[in-house]
Parts: sequence; C-alpha cells; structure tokens
Amino acid sequence: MQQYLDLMRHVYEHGVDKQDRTGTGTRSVFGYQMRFNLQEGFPLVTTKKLHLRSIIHELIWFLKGETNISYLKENKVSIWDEWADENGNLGPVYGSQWRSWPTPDGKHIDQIAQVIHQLKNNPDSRRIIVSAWNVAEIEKMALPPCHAFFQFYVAPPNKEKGQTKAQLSCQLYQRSADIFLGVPFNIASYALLTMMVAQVCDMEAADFIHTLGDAHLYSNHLEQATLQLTRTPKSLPKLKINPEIKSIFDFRYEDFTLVDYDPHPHIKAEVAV
Ligand code: THF
Repeated sequence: MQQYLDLMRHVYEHGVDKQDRTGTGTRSVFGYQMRFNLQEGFPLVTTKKLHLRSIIHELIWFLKGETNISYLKENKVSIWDEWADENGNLGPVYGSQWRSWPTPDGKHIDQIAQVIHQLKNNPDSRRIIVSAWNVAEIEKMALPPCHAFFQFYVAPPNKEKGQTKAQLSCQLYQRSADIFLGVPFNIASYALLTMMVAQVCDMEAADFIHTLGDAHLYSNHLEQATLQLTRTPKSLPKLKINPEIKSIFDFRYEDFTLVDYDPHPHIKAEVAV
C-alpha cells in the first residue's frame, strides 16, 4: 500500500489550503491516480488498522439496492449514520442508482445486472459502466455520490504469463476523496467488488485503478496523517471468497475471510459531515 502513503504525502506536501462545504478546511490537490494489482494481495491499508467488516457490509448493502441504513444498523455499521434522516433514509444514493436507475418512461435500469451480462456476453465492450451520478436526482440525495462512475475492462488471458482466465480490471472516478478516512474504505470496497465480479464471470481480478478528483486531507486529520506517514507498510493480506457463489447478488458477509492482516494500530479521526 505504498501507493496510498505516496498519495497522502503528495497532498500533505503539495496541497493547497481550500475551504469546503463542511466548514472544516482541507489541504487539497485536483487529479491523482493509483493502480493496485489485485494479484499482489488485497489492498487493505496496513499503516493503520481498518475494519473490513464495515466495508463488506456497506458493499453488500449497495448491491441489495438499499438506501435505508437499517441493514447497516442491524450489522452494527455506523458509517452512514450522520447523513440519514429520522427514518434512516438517505434518498436515492448508490444502491438505488446501481440497481434501479429511473428512466424517463417510468422503468428502472439494473446497472449491476447489465454489467454482469455485458462482461459475460460482450467482454470487449468499452461501455461496461456503472454511474451513480444521476444528475436529475442529485438534489434528493443526502450526499451526492463521491465514488461516482466506474468502468470494467477485460483483457484476454496472457498464455506466456501462465494465465488461463480473462483478466478483469476496474477503474473508478471519485470526484471527492477524503484521504485519511474515506479513501482506505473506497480502495478496499472497489477491490472487493472487482474480485466478486471476476468470480461470478469466471475471470481473474487484475487491476483496480483509482482516479481522484478533489483529493483532500481535512485540516483535523493532518496530525493523524503525520503519524501515519512515519509508518512502514507491511505485506498485504489476502482475501478469500467462497468459490461456491456464482451470482453477484448472492454474496453474504460469511463468504469473505481476510487472512494475514497484521496492521499498525488504529488511528482515530473525526469524520466531516
Ligand atoms: N464524508 C466524509 N467526510 N468522508 C468520507 O470518507 C465519506 N464517505 C462516505 C460518505 N461521506 C463521507 C461515508 N464513509 C468513516 C469511514 C467511511 C465513511 C464514513 C466514516 C469512518 O469514520 N471511519 C472510521 C471508523 C470506521 C468504523 O466505524 O469501522 C475509521 O477510523 O476508519 C466515503 O465514501
């Protein structure tokens, strides 16, 4: 996870001071890209301890198409609490756009099902895309999507490298990136999604490419960042997925096992709302 620390150091050293919606203040750069080869291990930050539990449940919740935090609450995940209304609703955020993007004629599009269908039937397509950025519905969302748009890409197996399966990569465009708290979650979440999609399409997960728009360190995270930058990344853990699961909608929390994760201690920070 050297890539993550490089990002943090880059923004720490070269970011400009910039005000933001939350009133916290940030140090920010515009435009940055990281690449994680998923064959080298699972890209979970090792320079502080992270709870993969919250990340897995959040992704399962997105894939269910849910936008009420009750599933998260039942599973003791609190990362969306601050944005929900008194009934636990967030408006038509990620889950709603991924699974049931509304069309002008009153129908709904399941972008995840379409992506799986395209990967299986037309893997060379350059249109294998999921967008959470539904311009017409932004106003109804508790928070406009930060990880807004992602695309899958399939390369044929490279026989010289001993590959037998097609190689699946995913690139995400994230318009706004909270480097200390959010980005480690976002990397793990999309790496996991890429591995899940690869499994159900009988492909091998290759690269996750993370492209950032406004990449910022909140001013109340700078001290934590300084501490984290003194730490040396450890070897990456592995993530084992139950090989029996053949549909993207059938994964449950119990189907994932993290092995050999030996991070530095957790570093606490306040989330900006
Ligand atoms: N808003 C802000 N300011 N930052 C974000 O990263 C962010 N998100 C989601 C929506 N709005 C955001 C919410 N994701 C934590 C992590 C991710 C979140 C929100 C909060 C957090 O507090 N993490 C702590 C505790 C984790 C836990 O409870 O397990 C941590 O130490 O990692 C990014 O898309």
